[in-house]
Amino acid sequence: MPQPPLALFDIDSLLSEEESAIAAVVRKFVADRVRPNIAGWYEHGTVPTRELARELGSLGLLGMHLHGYGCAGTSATAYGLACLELEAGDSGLRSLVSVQGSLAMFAIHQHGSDEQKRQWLPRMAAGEAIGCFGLTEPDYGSNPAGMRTYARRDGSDWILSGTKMWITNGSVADVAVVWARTDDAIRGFVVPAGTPGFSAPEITRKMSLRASITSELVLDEVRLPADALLPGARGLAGPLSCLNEARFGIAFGALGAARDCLETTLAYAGQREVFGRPLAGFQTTQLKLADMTLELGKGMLLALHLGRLKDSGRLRPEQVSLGKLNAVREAIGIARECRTILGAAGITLEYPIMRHAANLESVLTYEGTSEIHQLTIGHALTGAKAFR
Ligand code: TGC
Ligand code: FAD
Repeated sequence: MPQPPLALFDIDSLLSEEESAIAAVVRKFVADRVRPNIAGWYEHGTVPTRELARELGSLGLLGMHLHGYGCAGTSATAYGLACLELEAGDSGLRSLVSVQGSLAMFAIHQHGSDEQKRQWLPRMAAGEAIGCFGLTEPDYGSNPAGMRTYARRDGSDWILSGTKMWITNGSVADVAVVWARTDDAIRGFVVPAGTPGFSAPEITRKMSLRASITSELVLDEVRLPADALLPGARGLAGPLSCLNEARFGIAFGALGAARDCLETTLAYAGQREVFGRPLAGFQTTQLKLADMTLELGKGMLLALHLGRLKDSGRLRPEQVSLGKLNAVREAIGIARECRTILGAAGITLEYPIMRHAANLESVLTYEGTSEIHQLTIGHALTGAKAFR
């Protein structure tokens, strides 16, 4: 009897009842709401972000591992499993949840004032307000320490000037968490979208993450009251603390895209006949399937181990790098190998594989490129920093 790839590893036996139940709810949401529509959203580069945010909010998936302020307060492992199921649908969907919960909401939850938390978090958890996270700039992606966006004081107000680039959901966001240099240190600011001088032109002509909005943020002398400052974040450690959260989600999420590619390929190879018999019966196909299954299962075991470490408060940033690097690198390899098994059919939107492969190019780059994670691991191994 054929078995699904992760069943070979008996992964389900490693999950609690609650974790399995959460994963099942998200899998059903993806099956009912995303799978029937995703090819069209991707092809046309349009996605009903606001509607999806409300639906994800009503399922309790936004900021789900945060506590209080309307957040579900699940385990980090459950959050990872939700990311996996969402990314099995599309990386863009997981991006929406990552940016909302792990970046924008986490920044406010971890570093914000009580007033900022009360004002934004319940609406963001419900998906009524969408958040974005502006760290990257046109000339400073991997090296955010060089950022030029500047916040100066004018009386008790702040005036922000600069440009952020490649910002997920920038043009649809109700609130942007923007990181800026001040005379003192890098600080974070909560910027409501309607503030004069703030605009977010959408970036078009993307060949990856087409079911996700990506924008610039332009800050042209944006005047903010003193209480827009996130009081708890000072220095680059502020935004990097948020990245740990989103990178952790990707350590699970990318494996969802890989699982979807592999399951699609198994089904295809079972029915596609070449040289008079099913493709699945050829040794070459089985070698590919076995190797991909092994990488998927190993990635899953690593992700779950990181989840357990995070839930016990022991997860270190360099361990998050291990997970993010491995999951995305293996997922993109699996997507490309699966594509070969589908032959020409693999390049179309009739199957999810090419879409996942193209999405994973972005996932390989955002939240720290593979090279940045390799260097982070290299630093942990040698004690020598090789970034500059
Ligand atoms: P460095 O001198 O090492 O550190 C500066 C301060 O930060 C602390 N730190 C961390 N804190 C928490 N978590 C981490 N992972 C941290 N890494 C470092 C560090 O202890 C220090 O603190 P303090 O108190 O001493 O000041 O910084 P560096 O300038 O050498 O840079 C290090 C490097 C290259 C690893 C870092 O800049 C980096 O991670 N670069 C990659 C940038 C990145 O990942 N950008 C992502 C933008 S957001 C995004 O892509 C969203 S896509 C989401 C989606 O759509 O799903
Ligand atoms: P660069 O930093 O210019 O890197 C180019 C190449 O040089 C890479 O291969 C990199 O690994 C390599 N490199 C850089 N430094 C070193 C080094 N020291 N040693 C060796 N190699 C090095 N950012 C946000 O702030 N918020 C968002 O919501 C967001 N969403 C995104 C959505 C999408 C679809 C994409 C594609 C990006 C998004 N980003 C976002 C930006 C993302 O974080 C950056 O693209 C990423 O950090 C890399 O920066 P860069 O593109 O400027 O590449």
